[in-house]
Amino acid sequence: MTRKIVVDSSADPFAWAGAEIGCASLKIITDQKEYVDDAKLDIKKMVKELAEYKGKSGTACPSTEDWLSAFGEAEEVYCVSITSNLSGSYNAARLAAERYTEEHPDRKAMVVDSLSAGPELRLITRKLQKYIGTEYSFEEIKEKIAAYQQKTGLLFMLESMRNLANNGRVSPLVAKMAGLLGIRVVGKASDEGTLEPLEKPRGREKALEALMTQLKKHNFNGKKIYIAHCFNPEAAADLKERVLAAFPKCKATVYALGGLCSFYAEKGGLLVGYEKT
Ligand code: X90
Repeated sequence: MTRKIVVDSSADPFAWAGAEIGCASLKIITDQKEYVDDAKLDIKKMVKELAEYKGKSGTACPSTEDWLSAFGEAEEVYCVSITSNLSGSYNAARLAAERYTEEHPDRKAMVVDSLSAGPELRLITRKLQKYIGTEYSFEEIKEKIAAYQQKTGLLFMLESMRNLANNGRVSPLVAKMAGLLGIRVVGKASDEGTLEPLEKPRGREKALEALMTQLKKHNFNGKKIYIAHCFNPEAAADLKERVLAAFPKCKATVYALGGLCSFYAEKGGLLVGYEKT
């Protein structure tokens, strides 16, 4: 039996996954250009061009066809999408799964709504990879991954929320703080899959402290954490050191965000996916 995992590009798969994981790409769009968030995207160039661009920029989720073509011919397909509360990707994936099983009644497809973005999707996907290599049935995996999702969380530290606000993904009021006189917004993915600001620390040092405080407050299990950054390897490495100092047994991995997450997290931003007790 063939089993395949398919994520959308908000999971940043090109930073960490191999070709065995399928990907439905989101797009970053301006009046002049379209950036497809795939393995070929030059993220550095995109971030630089967008910083200089004066016009409007936005994003678009993958279509149902995009998801379907990433399914290939697998007998069982396991999808993981960005939060359904901020993107149409989950809906497109669900329609794709429906169509797939209608057209091939012997096949199965399911979609996990991550209610999150970036590194939390990586956690979920890594767990799925483990499950599909076992004897667990499709239904068992569905149950197990839903349970695992209750044990993962996402924190973020953003220096600017301009793109989020301009695209209606956070309220302008929330976004107004970020970036003003060195103010960062530290927050979490809410249970509904939206951005929930928690603290507004001033300066990088305070922001990293705030992330550590929030990690502990939100029941980090001290075992597994992914720290993803948008052109801020220093802050990511600094956070990793703090995590290891507090949780010496932790497996902490740092990596660079892909195109979609970089667009919204913006330069300097950190996204932190972690396991909970
Ligand atoms: O469909 C589309 O065009 C994509 C829209 C995506 C909007 C949100 C992306 C967020 C990326 C920013 C900080 C952490 C978010 C927490 C999620 C609940 C990352």
